[in-house]
Amino acid sequence: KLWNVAVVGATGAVGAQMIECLEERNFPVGKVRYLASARSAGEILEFKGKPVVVEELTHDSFEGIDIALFSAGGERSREFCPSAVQAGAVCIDNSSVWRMDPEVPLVVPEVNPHTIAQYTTKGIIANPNCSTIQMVVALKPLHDYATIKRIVVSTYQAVSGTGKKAIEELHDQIRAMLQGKPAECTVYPHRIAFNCLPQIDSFKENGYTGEEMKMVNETRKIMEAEIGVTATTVRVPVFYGHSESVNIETGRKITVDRARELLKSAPGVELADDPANGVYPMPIDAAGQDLTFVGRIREDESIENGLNLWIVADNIRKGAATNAVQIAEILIENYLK
Ligand code: A2P
Ligand code: 11C
Repeated sequence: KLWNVAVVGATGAVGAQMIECLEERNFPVGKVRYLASARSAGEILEFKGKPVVVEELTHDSFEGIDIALFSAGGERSREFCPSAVQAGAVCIDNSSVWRMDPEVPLVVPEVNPHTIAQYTTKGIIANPNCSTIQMVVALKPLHDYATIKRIVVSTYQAVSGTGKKAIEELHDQIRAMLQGKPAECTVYPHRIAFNCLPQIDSFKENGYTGEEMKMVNETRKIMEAEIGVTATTVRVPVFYGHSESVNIETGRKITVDRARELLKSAPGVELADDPANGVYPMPIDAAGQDLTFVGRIREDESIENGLNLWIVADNIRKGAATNAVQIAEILIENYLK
C-alpha cells in the first residue's frame, strides 16, 4: 500500500531532509504534497526526480493526506495540526508545542516505540528535540542495565538546529571576518563565528533556557523514568552535528568495558571509542549519518557509580528528519490500515 504524505515546511532545513529521508528509505509514498509559507508558493522542488510545486499551507491543505510531517515552527504546528487530523491525517510534529502534552506520545523509535500506540487520542505524534534524541538513544541501553539516577549534560550545538537562516549567518560572518569586514548578527543575539553562545532559546524564570528545560523534561518523558537531569546548552560555530558531554550516575556500577559492550549492540548507536588511535565521535564524521556516535567513555572517578560519555549525531537527520520518518515507518507497519 502507498501512503499520501504532506511535508509542512518543505523548504526549510529539516523539511528538505525529511524529503531526502523519505526518498532514501524508500518510504511507500503515493501522493506527496509540499507545503510552506506564501513566500515559497510556486517554487518547484523534487521528489525522486519528479517536480513537486510548493503550495501555501492552509487549513485545506490536508485533504487525502494520510501522514503529515510538520517542521515549520511551533505556531504552524499549533494552528494546523488539528486541521490535518480533522482531514484524516496522522501528524508527526517536529515542533515543541505538543511534546509535553500527556495525550501525545513523544517518540524515539530506539527507546519507546510502544508509546506510538497512544497516537489515536489526538492524532499527533511528537518528535523530540534534537539534543534530547541523541542523548536518549545512547543512554537507554545503559539505563536498562544499571538504572540512571542523574544526568549532567553540556551541549555543543550546530547552527543548523536554528534553521536555514542561521546556516547562512555563520557562512556570511566567517566570510566577512576573513575579509576584515564587520560580521552582521541578525539570527543570534551575538556573533556566532569564532565564538560560543551559552544561550539556546530564551531564558526562563529559573535561569535555564528553553533548550535546557526541553532536555530535562523530554528525557524523563521518553525514558519513562524520574531521572534527575541538569543541562547547559551551548551554540558553537559548527554547521551540522550536535555534540554532548554527558555524565551519568547509575544505581549500580557499569564498567567502561560493559558500557562499550552494551553500546556496541544498541540500536541506532555506533561506538567510536578508541582514544589510543585518536578515534572519538566528531560532528564532521556524524554529519550526513543517521547513527548516534558514542565515545570517550570513562568511569567518573569522583563518585561510586558514574560514567562520562561524548555523544554526537547529525541534528537534522537523527535529531529531526530521520527520527520522524522512522516513526512514520512504524506507524504504517503496525498501526495504520
Ligand atoms: P518558507 O521557506 O516559505 O519561509 P527553517 O527552520 O529552515 O527556517 O524552515 C522553516 C520552514 O517553515 C520553511 O519551510 C518555511 O517556509 C516554513 N514556514 C515558516 N513560516 C511559515 C508560515 N507562516 N506558513 C507556512 N510555512 C512556514
Ligand atoms: C537547536 N535543538 O539546536 C534546537 C532546535 O525544540 O525542536 C530544535 C528546537 C526544537 O537550536
